Amino acid sequence: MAIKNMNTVVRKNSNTRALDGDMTVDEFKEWLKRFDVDKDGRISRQELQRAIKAVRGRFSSWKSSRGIRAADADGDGYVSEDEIDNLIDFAQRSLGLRIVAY
Ligand SMILES: [Ca+2]
Ligand SMILES: [Ca+2]
Repeated sequence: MAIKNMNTVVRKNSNTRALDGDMTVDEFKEWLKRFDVDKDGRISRQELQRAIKAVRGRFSSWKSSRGIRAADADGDGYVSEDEIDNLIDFAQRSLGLRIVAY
């Protein structure tokens, strides 16, 4: 009776682990930048979508289009470096993601 279900251990990848518990603004930015696959310094809707998929479960209610809309202050369809702060705001308000100031 001692050892049961030992092979049902869920394997976590590093992306989900980074979002366990609180994270700092810098950590959030670091995490998000990993999904900037074309390295143009902006997060497109597709890139945000991939980021959200990587942490599925936790952010399953997060629609990337909503995130872009909430963050994209100048309306060009991308979340640029200085707009990431808006995205962080959005994530905290509508997802309950806790991001600490530093
Ligand atoms: Ca990009
Ligand atoms: Ca923008």
